[in-house]
Amino acid sequence: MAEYQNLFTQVQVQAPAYPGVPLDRDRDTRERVTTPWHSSLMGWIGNAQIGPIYLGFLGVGSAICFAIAFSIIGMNYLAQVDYNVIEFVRQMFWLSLNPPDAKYGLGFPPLAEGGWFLMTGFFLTASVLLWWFRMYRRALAMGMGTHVAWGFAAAIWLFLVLGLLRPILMGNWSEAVPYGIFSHLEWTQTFSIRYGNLFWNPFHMLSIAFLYGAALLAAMHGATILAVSRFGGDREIEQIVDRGTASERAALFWRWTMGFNATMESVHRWLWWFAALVCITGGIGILLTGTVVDSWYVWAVKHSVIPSDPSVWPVTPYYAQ
Ligand code: 07D
Repeated sequence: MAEYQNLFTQVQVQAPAYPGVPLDRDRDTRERVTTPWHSSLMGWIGNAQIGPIYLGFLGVGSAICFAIAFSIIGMNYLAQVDYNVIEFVRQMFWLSLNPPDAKYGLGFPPLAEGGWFLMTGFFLTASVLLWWFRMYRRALAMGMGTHVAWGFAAAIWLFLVLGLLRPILMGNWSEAVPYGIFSHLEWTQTFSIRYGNLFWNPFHMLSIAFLYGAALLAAMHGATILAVSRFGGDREIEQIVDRGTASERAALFWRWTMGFNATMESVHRWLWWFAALVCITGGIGILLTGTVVDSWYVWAVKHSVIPSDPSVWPVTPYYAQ
């Protein structure tokens, strides 16, 4: 007999398209566009209904700014390969739009020497900020809390630290992260080596702990809900006010296996804070690097995180030589 195994099966119910809750203001309704349609393929990974989408001043503004940033990056890549489309594709991972040379400080360099980079940064930042306001305002229009927007704000904090706030504190745009696939990885690696290994930065440690912790919590929560979906556990919100047996089982399972359980509500608070703290602590760690602390290795020795006594740790790491 076929068993109900939610890891493999997904029941797709296709109902008439739902345009979304009615909103008070006529304007909002006009800005919802496209006649919704259904896709079984999308139904496998999410909701089968596609659309309507909400456009509006902030959304369109954000999309335009992003398109400008994206185009400047793409055109610079193309120029770097003499407008040869084959080379553009072949070298894509190695192409990069780099920040200005250190000699320009916080000034505006010629376009080909970092000016395009600064313009990209301006439009990308405008795009991300406009998108934040869009999220915030759409949540209010829906009568929701603004939790998603504040979670996104945590990511934007790290983004701004890396590309705007730390370069300003260091007095040099050359500190910013380049726009390229391998080049931004190189930047990350060089940054770590230059400041005595980021592993010894306690905020990098915290950021990693929250990153791994968020992944673990999300996996535990996802698995738990799938495991009780045969009892209606996937209707999480209803389970908060009318628990039925799914929540009881999920809670009891964790009490049995580890002696403690989150609640249907608190597990989401745990997840929100773990995810947000990845970027909150990360941003603090990056902001301190090069501004307050020059070598995390030296810092860690000084604060007894790692031994300075060679008999305890005889090998001097290459970055401390
Ligand atoms: C970057 C910010 C938000 C992004 C936004 C999006 C667009 C797209 C696209 C135009 C992700 C804006 C962008 C809209 C534009 C176009 C086409 C979020 C971001 C708003 N580390 N490390 C972290 C680990 C090491 C280093 C965080 C692990 C080495 C540096 C995280 C290891 C070295 C930095 C983390 C490890 C090193 C980090 C990132 C292991 C050298 C950071 C969190 C096991 C490689 C960043 C404090 C995140 C940070 C960061 C994990 C090793 C360097 C926890 C697991 C020792 C320089 N590292 N790391 O969510 O915050 O980023 O550090 O080895 O800056 Mg690290």
